[in-house]
Amino acid sequence: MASDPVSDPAPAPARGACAPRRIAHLDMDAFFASVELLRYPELRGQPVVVGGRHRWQPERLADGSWRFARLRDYAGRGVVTTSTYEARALGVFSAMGMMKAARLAPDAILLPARFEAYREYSRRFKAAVAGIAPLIEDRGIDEIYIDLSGHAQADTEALAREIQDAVREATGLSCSIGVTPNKLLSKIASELRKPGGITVLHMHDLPVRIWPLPAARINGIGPKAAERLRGLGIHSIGELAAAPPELLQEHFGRGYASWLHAVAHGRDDRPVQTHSEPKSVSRETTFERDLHPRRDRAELSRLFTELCRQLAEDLRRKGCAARTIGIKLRFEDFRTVTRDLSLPHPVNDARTIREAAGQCLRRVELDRRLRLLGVRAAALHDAAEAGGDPAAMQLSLLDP
Ligand code: DCP
Ligand code: MG
Repeated sequence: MASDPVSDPAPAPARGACAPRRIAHLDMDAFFASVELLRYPELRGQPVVVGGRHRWQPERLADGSWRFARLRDYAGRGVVTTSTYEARALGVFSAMGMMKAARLAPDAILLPARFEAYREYSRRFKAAVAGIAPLIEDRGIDEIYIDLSGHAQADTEALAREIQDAVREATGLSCSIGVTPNKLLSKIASELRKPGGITVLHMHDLPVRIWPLPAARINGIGPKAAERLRGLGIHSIGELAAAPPELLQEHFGRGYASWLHAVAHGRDDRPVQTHSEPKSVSRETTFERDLHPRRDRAELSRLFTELCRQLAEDLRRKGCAARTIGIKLRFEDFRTVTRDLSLPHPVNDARTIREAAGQCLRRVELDRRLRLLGVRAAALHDAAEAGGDPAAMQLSLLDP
């Protein structure tokens, strides 16, 4: 189970410091289900659920038509991978137990997942976007960030429309796009007018468009954090923005509290990480078998610590230290999530890296088996700058 070091080339030159950025987040609409509808167009307009095993594969009849399984035929412990908007209208969503879904929508069509096809469509839509705007950060199978800041087309709405058209042309699929000054807000904005929507927001739209939304809409506020916030009477992003910083610190620790405060005010200066920027080093490993977050906890923890140790070694060998530590997880369904944490000082020792990575891990909902785990160091500095006050840093890392 060897892990591979991955190095990115040097960063691209920085742009002007004060111009607001134009960052897009693009997310495919009902992705897996929509790919299935390309294959079975006769199912358009019907509730369709993707999930379950191969045995639910449609059967080809003598007259060339298909016989589809219905959700009511299902028996087992599987969960819904995704569903069409018609199925969502009946209350059926991703991650819901299939038996429960069957009670809500017994007549919905059931199709097993075909990951190979989804990966192919994923490659196609990303290539189509790259033809128009090449500064792309790949966020997994159905979403990307695009840095449109330097794009010649000044009309953001028209540019987003052009991207949507190119995606549709290349794949037959629709997507939704949010464009705002940063990744955090764009990720929220792309969801506001699904399916097929374009939402362009500026910083001054924050109070009206973002603050009324539930805090859990922020990528990085998981169900557990959202529940703890609700316990403090904080439901919306606006309430989070207005919360006293001391209250947040008391309940979430210094690091996460200051992050909560910043994001509630729409602040996020993370760059769109195309392959050429910024410089980073990472280690990742794909497991021989998918590991369960609880049952294989000891094994996962050992591998995680080992990756951090190797990453620390890579950094020291390069004479570097990192101010950002991130993790990457890929679940059994190939959904990939990443989280990262910016530190007050550059670090390159295994223990601090492990603690920072552990803190990132706590921001991910571990609801299914894992096939890959990775740790990444970015915002690299000269090793001479590493350190700061290690004692203070460890405290701030450990306390949430
Ligand atoms: N997926 C999954 N398990 C989940 C959530 C999603 O396997 N719990 C898969 C199926 C989705 C794909 O990832 O099609 C993309 O996830 P999204 O959250 O973007 O969901 P959809 O694209 O299906 O719907 P939406 O239109 O809301 O984006
Ligand atoms: Mg999607």
